[in-house]
Amino acid sequence: MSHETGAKTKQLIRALRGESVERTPIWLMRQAGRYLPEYKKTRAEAGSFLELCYNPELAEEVTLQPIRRYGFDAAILFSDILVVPDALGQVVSFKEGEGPVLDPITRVEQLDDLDLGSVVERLQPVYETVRRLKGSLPAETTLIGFAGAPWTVATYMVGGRTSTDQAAAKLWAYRAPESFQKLIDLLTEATILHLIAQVEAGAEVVQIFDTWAGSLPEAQFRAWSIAPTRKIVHALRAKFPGLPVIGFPRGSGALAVDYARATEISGIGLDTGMSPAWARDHLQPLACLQGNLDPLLLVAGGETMRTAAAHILKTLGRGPFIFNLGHGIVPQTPPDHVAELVEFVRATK
Ligand code: 1CP
Repeated sequence: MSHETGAKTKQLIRALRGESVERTPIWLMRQAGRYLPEYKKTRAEAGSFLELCYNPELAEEVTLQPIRRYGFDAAILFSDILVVPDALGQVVSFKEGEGPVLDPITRVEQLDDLDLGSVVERLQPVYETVRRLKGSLPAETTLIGFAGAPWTVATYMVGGRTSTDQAAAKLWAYRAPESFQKLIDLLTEATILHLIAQVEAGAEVVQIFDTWAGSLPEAQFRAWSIAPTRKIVHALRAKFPGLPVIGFPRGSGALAVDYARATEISGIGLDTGMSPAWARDHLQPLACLQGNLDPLLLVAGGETMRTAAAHILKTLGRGPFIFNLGHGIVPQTPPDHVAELVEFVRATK
């Protein structure tokens, strides 16, 4: 099976299966990106951010850049969660220094204009990037594919941009849950197709980013985050039994326990605010944990960063555990601090 390549199972996959590891695997969310000078160069060559996502040669190159520098245990496909609305036919662009801008969907009738049938065809360049990476990654590096969770992608589709409160999507969901369900169902189907195509192309693990899960009250968290994620995990496992899936329900707090139980994900990403000791006691028996150094500690670096990393390793390191940040690397991160962190995690027993 494509997600079980390699004679000796990779450390990161072993951790996700709850097996013993020789050392703590490490990768960092947003490990490719603007903090690296070589990324900025390739991005300028590509033109726009979406052109970079849809150029297999350049997307392969930026995926490999952090692997060459730091030798992470995993490479994450270079793409974005918003390629799904783009492939569905919504107008998506990325404005320099502003982030994503979409023509917002505000009425249920607009869903009829979206075309689920063309998603996989339109995202062929992304799967081509995955195939290329299978040939170019070091043998010990795990290739992670990903998608946004339906709720998080819906917040961008409905709001048209990043928002601090996700008000547009939440108000639709509160006022007309039946029609909001149609959007979530469409995104669930599109996400399943997109992740299946990534695994078929060679992704060995997939991560589902639910960046805005934490803005939902309990009942809505169950309806819009847990339920669709569970459907996605089940559909993937029906096709690829045993596929390791990591969920990142950012900001879910104590509800992460029900999320892990109900979705049956193999790994759960801890956000920066999660207490490692609490996670050890309540979540580690259910799933492999991944996280959760504050990305700003990586900006600060030095002894403060090492003390925090040591605390995380001491609390969670007996496993199953994958070292990561609590959210993505920020652009002002000094590349030397990343090297320092990797060295520290590798040297800590
Ligand atoms: O100017 C640039 O070069 C664009 C910056 C950038 C990058 C490097 C964006 C725009 N997306 C990405 C790549 C990306 N995005 C990856 C692959 C690279 C890697 O991890 O090494 C991944 C996994 C994502 C996922 C993503 N995109 C998420 C979920 C994770 C998270 O950070 O919460 C979200 C919410 C997005 C949307 C998005 N894409 C880009 C921006 C600026 C945003 C908005 C982020 C926000 O709303 O806060």
